[in-house]
Amino acid sequence: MRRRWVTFGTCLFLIVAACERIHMSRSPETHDLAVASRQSGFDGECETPDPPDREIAPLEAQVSRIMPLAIAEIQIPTYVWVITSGSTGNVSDTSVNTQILFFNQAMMGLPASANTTPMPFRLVLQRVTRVNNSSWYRMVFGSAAEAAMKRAHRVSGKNILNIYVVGRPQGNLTSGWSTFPWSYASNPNLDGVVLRNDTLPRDTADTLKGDTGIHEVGHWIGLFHTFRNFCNRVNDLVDDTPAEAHKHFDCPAGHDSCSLPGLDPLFNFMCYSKNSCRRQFTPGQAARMRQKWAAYRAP
Ligand SMILES: [Ca+2]
Ligand SMILES: [Ca+2]
Ligand SMILES: [Zn+2]
Ligand SMILES: [Zn+2]
Repeated sequence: MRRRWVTFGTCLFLIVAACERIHMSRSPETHDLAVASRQSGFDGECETPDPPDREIAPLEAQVSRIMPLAIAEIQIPTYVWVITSGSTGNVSDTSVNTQILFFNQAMMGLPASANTTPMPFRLVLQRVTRVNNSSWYRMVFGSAAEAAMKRAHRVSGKNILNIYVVGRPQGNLTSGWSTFPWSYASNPNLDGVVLRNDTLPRDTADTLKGDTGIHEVGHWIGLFHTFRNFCNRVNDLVDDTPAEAHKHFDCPAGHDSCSLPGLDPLFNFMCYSKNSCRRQFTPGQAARMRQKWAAYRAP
């Protein structure tokens, strides 16, 4: 009997492995970060970690009792800190304003063709501050430089967003990162979003930029990557974002990497695909953001 199960298990494994090979060969897509990084409109990987289930399960259980907010507009006071190295990295006010505008437009459900879910969140820019500091300029995730910068430059408050715009170390393929709302209570000084300055749109005509900023604020309000835990029914704890088998840096039409229902959510803001692909939040993500805001960030 046991032997039969072993054989069955081996067959299942071979079938899955074969399917994965078919999936890889049939889809003209990029799974290689180094290859993707050479394509235009690709910002790189986000470094916001995907916490394991054992870490988030107690938090999720606690918050599920809180009613999501039904407020029409939630204004988020936003402070932007542009870190420069001399005159290098001195992004313009126009660029910052456009990043804020692109986020707010996505929240309004625009463009209509994107079929994205309207949400009440609006970033309200309070101030842009330029900080000349060459040792912070090319910081990496989790560094002493990041901690020092955030300690020195922030406006504190659980509902206040601090965005740090920094340079990119040579060859570095990370686009940015964010903290999660439930981390604020224990670590308020690290709260905020970090963006590489080359991910910001130059101006409103630069429509193939700015999705990394939208993605990171999505984390800041409480969303996970759509590929968290990969082919797993629970994956990102949002029901209407189908599971995907791996990180995607591209958006081939009709791509379906998991046997679970639904095509891969390659057009979702919370995946890694190119700016030209990312354009959607789902109703489930909108509900999750409202709930996490009510639980952790509402003043
Ligand atoms: Ca999901
Ligand atoms: Ca599927
Ligand atoms: Zn991310
Ligand atoms: Zn794939």
